[in-house]
Amino acid sequence: AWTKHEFSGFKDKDDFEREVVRHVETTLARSIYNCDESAAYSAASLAFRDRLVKDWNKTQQRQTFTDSKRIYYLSLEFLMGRAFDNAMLNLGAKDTAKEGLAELGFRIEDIIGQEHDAALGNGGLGRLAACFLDSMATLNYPAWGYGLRYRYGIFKQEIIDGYQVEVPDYWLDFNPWEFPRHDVTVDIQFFGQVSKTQDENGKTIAKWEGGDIVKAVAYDVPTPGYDTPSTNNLRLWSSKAASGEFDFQKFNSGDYESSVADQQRAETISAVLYPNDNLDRGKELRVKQQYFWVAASLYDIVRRFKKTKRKWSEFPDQIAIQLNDTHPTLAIVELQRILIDIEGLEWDEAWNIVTSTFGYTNHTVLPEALEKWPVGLIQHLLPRHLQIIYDINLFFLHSVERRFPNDRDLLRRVSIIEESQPKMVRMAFLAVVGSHKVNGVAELHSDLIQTTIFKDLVTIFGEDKFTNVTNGITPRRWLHQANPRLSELIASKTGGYEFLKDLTLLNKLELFVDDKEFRKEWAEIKYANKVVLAKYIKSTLGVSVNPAALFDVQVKRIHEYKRQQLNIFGVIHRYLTLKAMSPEERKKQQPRVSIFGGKAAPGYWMAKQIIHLINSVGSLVNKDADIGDALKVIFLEDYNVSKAEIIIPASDLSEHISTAGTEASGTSNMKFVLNGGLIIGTCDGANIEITREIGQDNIFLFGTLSEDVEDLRHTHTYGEHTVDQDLAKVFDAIQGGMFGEPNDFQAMISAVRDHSDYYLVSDDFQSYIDTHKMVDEEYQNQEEWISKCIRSVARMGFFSSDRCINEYAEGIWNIEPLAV
Ligand code: DL6
Repeated sequence: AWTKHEFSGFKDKDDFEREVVRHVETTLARSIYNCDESAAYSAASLAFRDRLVKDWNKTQQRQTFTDSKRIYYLSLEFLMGRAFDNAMLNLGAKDTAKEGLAELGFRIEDIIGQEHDAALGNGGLGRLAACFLDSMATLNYPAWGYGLRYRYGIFKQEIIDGYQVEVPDYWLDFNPWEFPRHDVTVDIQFFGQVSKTQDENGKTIAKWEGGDIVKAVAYDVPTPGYDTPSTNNLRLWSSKAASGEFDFQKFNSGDYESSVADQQRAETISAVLYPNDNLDRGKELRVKQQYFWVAASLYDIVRRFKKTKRKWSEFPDQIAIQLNDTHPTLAIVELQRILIDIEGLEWDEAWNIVTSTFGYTNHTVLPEALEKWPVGLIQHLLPRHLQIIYDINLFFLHSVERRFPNDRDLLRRVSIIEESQPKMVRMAFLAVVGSHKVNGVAELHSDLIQTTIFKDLVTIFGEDKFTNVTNGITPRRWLHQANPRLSELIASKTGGYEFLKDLTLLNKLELFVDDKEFRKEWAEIKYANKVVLAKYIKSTLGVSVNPAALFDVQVKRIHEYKRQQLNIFGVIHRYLTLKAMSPEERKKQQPRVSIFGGKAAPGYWMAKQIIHLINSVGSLVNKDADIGDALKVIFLEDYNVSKAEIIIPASDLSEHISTAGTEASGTSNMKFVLNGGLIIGTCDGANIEITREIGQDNIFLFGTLSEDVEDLRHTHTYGEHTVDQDLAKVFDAIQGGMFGEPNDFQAMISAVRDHSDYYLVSDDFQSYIDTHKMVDEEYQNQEEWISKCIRSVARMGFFSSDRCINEYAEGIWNIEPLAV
């Protein structure tokens, strides 16, 4: 077998050092005696990049040579985090680098810490795409990712006086992991008009002319697999003015400002990532981003296909395209346009190719997140595409009418065009109609989409078109990289690091659940990880937390449906309870550190209020001498992938407490369990499958079931609606000014008490509090707690993104790994 190390790693540490020194002296033009940590990071990354490039070139050549079917993963977000550590681990050369850097006078952790996160994503959806790239390369699938190269990734969050403040994330100062391809460009057209003529055979020819042209420039990012030479490509598009230069005439005549205006307008397209998670704001620039990116990607894909000189009918045998949510749905229309307008295929032949090529993954049922674009906007921006959308809809509705005659309401319900004021294009329906498979991301979610938003479409297309692929995470980053000591301990008991490629091997740990020595080692690692997090909290917030306390973590985007408000209300309830106790009684309680982290979309006012309340509670509680170590409340600023790598391994308990039926899957739940933490959660998303795998005794479930949610909401609106008594006391404390100006939090209280409590905070409050009491009790028995953690990890094999990618490959993409 051909191991990674033999192929492209460094011969030894001297070899690595030589490469670092070479890059310091030549690429960076510095003396090795004037090399600080930042320069060392740059040079070491470049040394690794050189190795990756070799693998990458060979992988690409091989894929081209064998002419094998490829999957193109279209995602508007890739939340990659740091690349250096990942490259070292995947190339199997971290130890070599560590020794080499030490000889040069550096600690590897400090060098890793120099890298800026590549934060081109909002949350779960973007991080899933990053895990998928890792798995596709590791499993040797011929795959490319296509995305946008935002100049500004997700904003940096600062907390000032308890409020979130957004700061731009300019991350491209120095990025050794990308290769600009100034020779790979595509002209992308916007606006203009369509004319129709007839050819000599009477066939209608549509011509889209005029308008603006923006240039897409490719930037390639090699994405290495673990323990394999396979290195796939992530191609990110950057926008530029088509001329590439500013207007010299205007410049010379003194009109300095507008001379660069065109260029700036073009560059705006790929300038910023929209910072909304599970929320669609319908902005024109966002559609421009979407079309710019899918048009460039499809041009690239078609160009590559045409080089093979195959027949068009073979396109779906060679190419699968997966739509990560509805963001790339215009790709369906664009491919149809290319085939009929440019390549001259007949409509039906083209549509067959299109629908056999695309697969669509749905990631949400939340109405506020389902994309719809005004017909007028599409007409203005992409006039030809609107015509094609109308034609797709027409043919689709005709077929529905033939099968379900006289059901006008069905036609209205399933039409791709919503007959509202203004008329809207329903992107999710377009994605379903234009794809051969549609999947949800956890069992409950996949069931829900089939019984709610896509119910009629299931009737029309049949159940076979709809499927489930439960999400997964890459164990390389989320265990081996984030928690190296735990990974090493697991390797020592399961026969080496094979489990990183076959996560089901974790089941060998079951043998050690009752092994006292093993449990001790396990507990020591958890404690050490908690010490690291405690130090981080001290250094960033100045708050001392006791690593022996129970660390209770909720880190994810701030959203009402994820219910951080339930958590902080619970924390306030705990605080009030502790305050009412005698000091002796208080000492007997299980000490806790409640840790929060996550960003609110800048325009999401309620989410920002939640952040403010958490910080206000922390300010009071953390200084309360009566309380001391019994309770600390921490809000960690600017939660991102690198911080997750510190926080997740340090958690005892994590919270996944969305209103049942709202969280499509969740993936941090998987990361926390894999790192030996238990979870408290609702019967929602992947929590349900985690319970099935690890067993009910190893998870703290509470709250309303999804099938009861609608009835409860109905009762709130039309029947009785009382607030839980303990929760009412929490509200009294807030309104009494205990945590500062009560008006600041009035809306959060009103949402539960005076409005319909849409997220069922009050309904679930008591069972939430009771379940936390159980957690406290069970945590006291550390031996049993650790056993549960080990048992859970042993049963987490299912949640590898490798399993997930294999399911996509077999069930949706029909692709095979390429042997190396
Ligand atoms: O599938 C990845 C991830 C799920 O784990 C989360 O449960 C879900 O909320 C998230 N969905 C979105 C949808 N956003 N949009 N657009 O981010 O997907």
